[in-house]
Amino acid sequence: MSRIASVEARTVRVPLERATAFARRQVTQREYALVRIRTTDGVEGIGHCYGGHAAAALVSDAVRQLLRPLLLGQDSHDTEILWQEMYQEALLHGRTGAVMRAISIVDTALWDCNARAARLPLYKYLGASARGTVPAYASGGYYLAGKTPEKLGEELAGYVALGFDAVKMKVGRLSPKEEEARIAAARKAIGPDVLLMLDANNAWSDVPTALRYMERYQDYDPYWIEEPFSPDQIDTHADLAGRIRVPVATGEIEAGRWRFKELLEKKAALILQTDALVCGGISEFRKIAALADGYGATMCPHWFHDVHVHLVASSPNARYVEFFADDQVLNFRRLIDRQLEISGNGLKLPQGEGLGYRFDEAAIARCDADAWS
Ligand code: SMN
Ligand code: MG
Repeated sequence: MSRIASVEARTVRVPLERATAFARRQVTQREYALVRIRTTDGVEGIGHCYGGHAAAALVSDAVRQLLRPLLLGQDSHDTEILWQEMYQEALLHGRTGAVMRAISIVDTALWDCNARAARLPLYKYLGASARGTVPAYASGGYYLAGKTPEKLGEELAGYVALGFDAVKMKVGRLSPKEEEARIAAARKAIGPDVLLMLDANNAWSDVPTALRYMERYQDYDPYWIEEPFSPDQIDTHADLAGRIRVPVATGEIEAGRWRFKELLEKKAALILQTDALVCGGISEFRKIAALADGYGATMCPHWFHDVHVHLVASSPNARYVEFFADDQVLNFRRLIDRQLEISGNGLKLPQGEGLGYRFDEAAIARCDADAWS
């Protein structure tokens, strides 16, 4: 039996080279919470999540203070028991947000440990639903100072040149007219056949406002409109979804199978962007994916392609991995020792054990980071 011998967490702050923006926020740095779990067999598993532009230490501290005491000495294979115990222990502080992120990264590290102990890539350990490669879309199209619609178009065309046949851009920050100019330039640059996803990052708060934008966007054949409203406005999502022909996608900051069930039941989204490092980990992601499958909904998990490549490759109703091709908007790639390979319109499935990469301790040490503890 492999017992959990140690659980350590760490917080890292990585500044962006240039400030970047989406609908309602500008960011200049990214913070990450990292976890590593060692078992008595000498296997080490890792987990990590985005901790926002500030205060990721809330996640690391939840790992240390709330979760570690109930993990030490337990069998790393008891993922369902441990999930339930962590969830129960954190009822008062958690259920979504920082504490659910802490549960998510611990659960992910346990799956990583167990897949490494079985000497299998994680997607095989979970039960593969894909061979060789999985489709991915290239994510970008942020608002940067001086980025004209033409420059935005060039950026997106660059992703198509890499091989991608689906790309995502940000929307919802400017006036409907200015937004239309951006989308028109994007569509012109990528051509009619490439899928164009639009991410509004909670830009709007009511249906009339959303419709003002959507009426203009619809002419450019978007594949989905993402996070039009705050995640708590589930009825508002459902109302919009019933009025437009563009599918609604959401769920990147949603947690727990219960909230996803409500989204599905209310027909608030056709595409779920569940993030395993937010929703409750790999254990919870799999439950949500199975639930979505029963409703005929598609999984397109949010970001952290290094983790989600395994989940798209082991969830039959998953369609795309979200891929960030460089470190300009999200810079987590600087903290690990291996990168995914692009292949055709997707990503090659990694063949290493577990997640297939480790933290690059030297790179982390060069960042503003606290110590493993
Ligand atoms: C996003 C938000 C926060 C971190 C990374 C990415 C974005 C997306 O909403 O869907 O790509
Ligand atoms: Mg998004």
